[in-house]
Amino acid sequence: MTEETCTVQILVPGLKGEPGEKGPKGAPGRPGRVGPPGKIGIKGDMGDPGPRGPDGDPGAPCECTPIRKMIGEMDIVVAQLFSELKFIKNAVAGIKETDSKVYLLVKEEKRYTDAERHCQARGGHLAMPKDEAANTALAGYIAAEGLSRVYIGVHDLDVEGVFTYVDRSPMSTFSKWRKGEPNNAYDDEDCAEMVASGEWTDVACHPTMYFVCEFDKEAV
Ligand SMILES: [Ca+2]
Ligand SMILES: [Ca+2]
Repeated sequence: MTEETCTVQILVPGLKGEPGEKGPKGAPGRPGRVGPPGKIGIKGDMGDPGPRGPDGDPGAPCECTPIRKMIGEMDIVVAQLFSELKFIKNAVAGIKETDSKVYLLVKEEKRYTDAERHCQARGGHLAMPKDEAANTALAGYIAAEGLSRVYIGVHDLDVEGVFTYVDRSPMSTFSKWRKGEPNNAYDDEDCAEMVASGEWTDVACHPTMYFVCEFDKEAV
């Protein structure tokens, strides 16, 4: 038999030892439970404008051209009526009659050609006194209205120095030029006015002034 060393540990309860040194930091624990929701925050700033949307569908075709045309025509009619009304108001205010003529003093300032056009549009002409009686009647009319001058239907627009009536009838037997007239002053006087005394002077055609229309009684 070999000699064997036999160790026998005998556990005998002894005194409690000193506490060991603090161990190393442990691993992080598991995440905690989700907390309750917080209060609503303050409203943020407005975002940038979004991109432009696609174009819309084309609209229905406009039906307004005939309406516009109608309105334009109505405007013209109204303007004509307005002009007629003014004429009638003038006429009611007073006309002057002789045996064969009706004279109407038009208190609208117009140039010679516009004045004649105005008379023609109503079936007459600028007044063409062709004898003393007609001239006197006209002069009385002008004076009674407190006017100093009006266009009458006398001019030398066609041939300088050869005055005719506005209807182109020749001035053969009667005229009532003031002394020294017609003088074609400034080489620019081709129309005629009557002053309150009944005398005529040649004047330029472009100034605007009142005028007298005449109408044949048979035509009125
Ligand atoms: Ca002249
Ligand atoms: Ca003159």
